[in-house]
Amino acid sequence: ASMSTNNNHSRGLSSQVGESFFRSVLGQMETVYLNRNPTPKSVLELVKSVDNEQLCYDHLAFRTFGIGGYGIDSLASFFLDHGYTQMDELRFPAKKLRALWFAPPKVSAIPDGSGVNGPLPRVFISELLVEQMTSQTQDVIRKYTQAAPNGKKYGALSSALGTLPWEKPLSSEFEQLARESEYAAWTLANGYALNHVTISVHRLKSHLNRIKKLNQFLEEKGFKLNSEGGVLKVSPDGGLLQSSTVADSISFKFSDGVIKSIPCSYIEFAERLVLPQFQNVPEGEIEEYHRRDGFEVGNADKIFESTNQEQLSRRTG
Ligand code: OOG
Ligand code: NI
Repeated sequence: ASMSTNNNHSRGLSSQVGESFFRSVLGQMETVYLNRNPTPKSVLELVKSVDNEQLCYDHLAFRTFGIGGYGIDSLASFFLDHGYTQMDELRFPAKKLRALWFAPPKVSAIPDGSGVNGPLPRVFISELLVEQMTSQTQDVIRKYTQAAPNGKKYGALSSALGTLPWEKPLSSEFEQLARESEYAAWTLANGYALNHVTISVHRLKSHLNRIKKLNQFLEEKGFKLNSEGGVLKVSPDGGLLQSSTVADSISFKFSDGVIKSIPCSYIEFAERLVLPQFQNVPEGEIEEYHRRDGFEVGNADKIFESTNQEQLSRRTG
């Protein structure tokens, strides 16, 4: 009996109290993100205004430094403690990154709220393979992470507060990292801040529930989408379609007093098609588990570029 109790406890949110705490932490991460990033904020308002003020998040994404306890695990523990399950690993050798995604706990009733109050999102956490960087870059990353032991255990807290777990870097250190890995520079300056939320396109109720329509609609409204490898990213099996905006910039004051505009966060869109084995399920009975799950290396590789200078400085059109 005690075995099964433990099992239940570790597999799902154990109580309403735990769930409302968890959701309010997610809501706080989202608030930090919306306050810093005008594009995601207006996109969400616009899509909600068309879609009866309701939308679901497909996933939330975070970046980390894979070194000395600061990597994926430093944030994953928060999600695992709230019923999430670790799923597949994705590798990006050219970018010197790896990622894991986490599935939300299974629930008996699907919540009908919007955003963080709706169905719980998947979570995508990546990490920089720090030991593969040059020694200069490793030195900078070690300098900031080692002096901030908090980063390891309190990644989720740092994200919800919108406070870096380490000191602000020198502008020269940021530039050093950016030359070698824009991901590394982003993570040094943004820490555990939400990198993006992803709107679940197929769960919208309006005509925007097809990603091509949504992309067209957003481009007509003047939003710049990440064009790396084409605006629409399609998995080889054809079942996962993704696109994203280009990241907003934020004015950042470095510890040497230099103020620079640096990349912050973006918003993503994902449409998951019904799997071949469920083609016969009537439309009204389609649930999320009938659809293509998980992530795709080829898509993700291009979505990472949403925070890169090359995309940010591109002219619209
Ligand atoms: C993550 C990029 C990958 C996805 O859904 O495949 C991604 C990032 O930019 O940190 O979000
Ligand atoms: Ni994503």
